Amino acid sequence: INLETTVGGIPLSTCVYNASGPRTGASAALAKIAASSAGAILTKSATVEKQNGNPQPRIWHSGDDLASMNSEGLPNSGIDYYLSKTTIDETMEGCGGAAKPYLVSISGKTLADNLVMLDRIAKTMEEEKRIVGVELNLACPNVIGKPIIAYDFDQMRDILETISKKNYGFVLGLKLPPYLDGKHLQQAAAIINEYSGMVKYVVSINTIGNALSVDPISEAPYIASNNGLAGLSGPAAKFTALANVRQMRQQLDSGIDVVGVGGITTGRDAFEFLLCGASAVQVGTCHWKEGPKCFDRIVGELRELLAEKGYASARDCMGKLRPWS
Ligand code: RRO
Repeated sequence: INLETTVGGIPLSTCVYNASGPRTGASAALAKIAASSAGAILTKSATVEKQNGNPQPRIWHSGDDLASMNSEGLPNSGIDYYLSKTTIDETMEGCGGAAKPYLVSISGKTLADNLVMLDRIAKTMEEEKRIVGVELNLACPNVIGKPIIAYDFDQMRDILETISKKNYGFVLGLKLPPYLDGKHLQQAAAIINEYSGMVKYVVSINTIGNALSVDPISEAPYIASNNGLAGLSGPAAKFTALANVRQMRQQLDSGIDVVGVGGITTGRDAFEFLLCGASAVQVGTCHWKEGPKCFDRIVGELRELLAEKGYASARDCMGKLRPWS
């Protein structure tokens, strides 16, 4: 069973790779993704400078494995670390030195910061061919005092307009938040379609922001940062993610790919996203909890399920969700 795909024109050997965030902050962790069946390697969202993130504890997993929460606050090693030859060399040691598609995620605190990072990426990519694309995160829910950019449509259009004037040549993807109202999703898709010459793919969804978990023993939030408010992920997020992927696929121009992420734990979950129109899927919370062996397992389960259902390739089922009957 062929699991190859393309995302924004980038060829991937399998349609499963990691989400930005868990186990993506340092080259040792990225090398383990490279060593697995993951079709690409995506870094932790970077800021211009290295930063430590929010106070601990800032993550929580529910006892039933259905939900996780984080208020990490963008801990990362700074953009130059993720662009450095040493970091990329160390990452590719995981796949025996062979290059696997390496994607850089950025999440600037301001438009100016994003432009600084995009300029550095463009310059680095002139020499460093292993970096194949950029995921611009417009959806971090945990920057204290800042709204989610992609919920502010004026700000979102402003960012895309400003970036479009720079005429970068690289493959650009947008990490989007979950839209909980179809009308909002429609508005976001319409703005992205205005930039279909520049935006080659979207990634839906980031965590569901503004969630709260409460400890009945201490009678306090489980998470210390941001008054306990955090982004919700894991299997509980899957249904919102599927709806976002499905509607993005229906509303975005056909030249813009959709990458699905949210609660994927099994090959069956991945299959559901492919049916809804995802060209590839990312695994976040499950990678966090299970470690990088999740990629081999999910890829194996997806292969088995596709074979059982008579599909010769992942491509054959993409977007083939049937109407209720
Ligand atoms: O670092 C984080 O707190 C974080 C980010 Br940047 C994000 O995009 N999504 C998330 O759930 N956490």
